Amino acid sequence: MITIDSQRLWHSLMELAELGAYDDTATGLVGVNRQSLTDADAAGRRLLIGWMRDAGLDVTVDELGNIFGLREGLEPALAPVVIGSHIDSVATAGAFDGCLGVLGGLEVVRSLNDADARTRRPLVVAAWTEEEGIRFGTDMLGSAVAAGRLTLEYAYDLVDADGLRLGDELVRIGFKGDRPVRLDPPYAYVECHIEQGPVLAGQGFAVGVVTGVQSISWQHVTLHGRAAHAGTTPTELRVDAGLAAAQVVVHLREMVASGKYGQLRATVGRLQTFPGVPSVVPDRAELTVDLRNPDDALMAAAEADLAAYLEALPVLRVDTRRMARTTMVPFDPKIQEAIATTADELGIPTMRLMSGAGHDAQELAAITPTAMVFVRGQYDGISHNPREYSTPEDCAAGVTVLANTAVRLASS
Ligand code: HGY
Ligand code: MN
Ligand code: MN
Repeated sequence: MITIDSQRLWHSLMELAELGAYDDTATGLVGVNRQSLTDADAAGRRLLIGWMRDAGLDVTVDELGNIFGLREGLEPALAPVVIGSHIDSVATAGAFDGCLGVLGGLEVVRSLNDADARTRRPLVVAAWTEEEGIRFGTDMLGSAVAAGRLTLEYAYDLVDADGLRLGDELVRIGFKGDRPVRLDPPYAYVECHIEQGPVLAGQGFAVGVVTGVQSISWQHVTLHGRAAHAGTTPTELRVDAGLAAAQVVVHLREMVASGKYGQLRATVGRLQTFPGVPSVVPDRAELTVDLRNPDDALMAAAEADLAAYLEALPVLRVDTRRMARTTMVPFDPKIQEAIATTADELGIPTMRLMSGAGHDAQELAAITPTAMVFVRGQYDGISHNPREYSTPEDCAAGVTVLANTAVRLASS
């Protein structure tokens, strides 16, 4: 049984959270804004690599900036067990989303070093590029390319809101590595992550065994109206793109409330009108639509409903662009069982639950048996908000389960 150093884990989490720290006026807290391939992310990457090297890991960086720290096993030729997550963040993040999984993986290595223990299989700690997808528009990007769902060229050509190209930003921060991006299938992949929702806290569990990830649909929608004078233009002569955008937001909430689409969740995270001045009726509105659904058929029905609604809007033209789309991904029952059995042997009660958020694990599941360990969040599990918080005890419980599950798998 491997014991981890909870203080060392916590200290690493708090130190990494300083990179990209900002004063969040909405909450009065210090948040984290460490978006992928920014200088803050580059600093976080360098800090992580330094820690990996201090822990004796052989560090490689692939063509998309995915970072791997290899700990050799007694039988180096065997396929490794990979444990990881991401250290890029959304613009209003806390200290835990993604980081708990990467630094938890590092803590597993540090603890094995302390115990002078060697696993049969190699262990690899991974940090995936652009998991959040909020800078370049496609989430789980680094892991999706590594696992083969998306191409490297697609990733390189993504641009951010300022027109900066992902491939160029990778070069600029010095993280365009030469390790081929397509990952040889590991023996298994296990990711530890905060739940980012209220289920574990509501049911009284510190740790959860994740059964799968719900489907995700991201679209960018542009509504074209006609610019006109706000004072002289009679209402009946207007083609108001701003009004149409507001109608889309309300319709999405009505779709959710209708119950027709099961546990659909819908979010318009970005909404901009143009030219964006007081006395001109908007001639363009741009918005992002994020749909989530644990049921693929109901997700498809919701997307069809939205498409029909957009078509019928009183505007001149509607343009839609697909940003991201993943189906519901079930996790491997054997890996789930390994996590649950390990937690049981540790005397840590667990429950099974579906993930509401997307994770790199859903991409790795395409090439290797995969599952996740969830850690309870406080304050209804709020996340993508600086109030995101998990106690040192709960983080330690989750990483202890991760460590002993990884050792269990790396010994088989
Ligand atoms: O969007 C998500 O669910 C994750 O935070 N990338
Ligand atoms: Mn995450
Ligand atoms: Mn996230």
